[in-house]
Amino acid sequence: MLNMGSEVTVDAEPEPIALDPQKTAVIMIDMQRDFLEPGGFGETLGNDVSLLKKAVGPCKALLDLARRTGILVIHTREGHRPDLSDAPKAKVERGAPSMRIGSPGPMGRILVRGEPGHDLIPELYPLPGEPVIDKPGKGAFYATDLGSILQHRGIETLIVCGVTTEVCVHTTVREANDRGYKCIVPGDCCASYFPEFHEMGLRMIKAQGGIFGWVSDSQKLQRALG
Ligand code: C5J
Repeated sequence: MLNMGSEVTVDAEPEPIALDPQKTAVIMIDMQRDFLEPGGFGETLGNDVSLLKKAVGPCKALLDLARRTGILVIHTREGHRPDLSDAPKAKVERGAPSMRIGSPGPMGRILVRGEPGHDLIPELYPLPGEPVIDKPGKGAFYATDLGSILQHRGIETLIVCGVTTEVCVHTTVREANDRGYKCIVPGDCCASYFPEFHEMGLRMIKAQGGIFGWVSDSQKLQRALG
């Protein structure tokens, strides 16, 4: 565990960033079977889900680091109520997926809470006491109690990991940035079905003096905190 009030500096772009581990949370975005395993929501949209696997090892290392150092860990899951009452028609009916949200698939109903596909992958499973946020949208603040949880713990800095870089990670970083949080995104702890969107998503965060936040990686965080 790190001492109260002990700031560390993390090598990042566009510039190094100081953080207080006691006022920092790791947010693990949507590391769910529905996005990472065959037969889930990601694959219904025509994506190669194997592209997301490379983020799992670095995320695991970062989770271990956060747990060792006493940094708050929060997990999110994208998904809907079984009656789909919180799923906008425009989302359910969009595009031409092989199976729509709510349809029965090999891991249960697609993107529905309580189904096997909605669960977090075993490698990154939450420990007892780590908050899990169920979100109906792409951003982790929309229609959730994430803001209250962060406020009650005095959190100022977020280390945002997960999938996919340009969708739920980006939306969450943008929401957090507008709410006054400093966001650090370890690039190797995120992944996309579109490697070029991943690269561009990270560039967009750190451009213009860090318009949305800072980009770093799991090893740099390990060097600063470990
Ligand atoms: C998507 C997500 N890609 N978690 N969700 O639909 O990024």
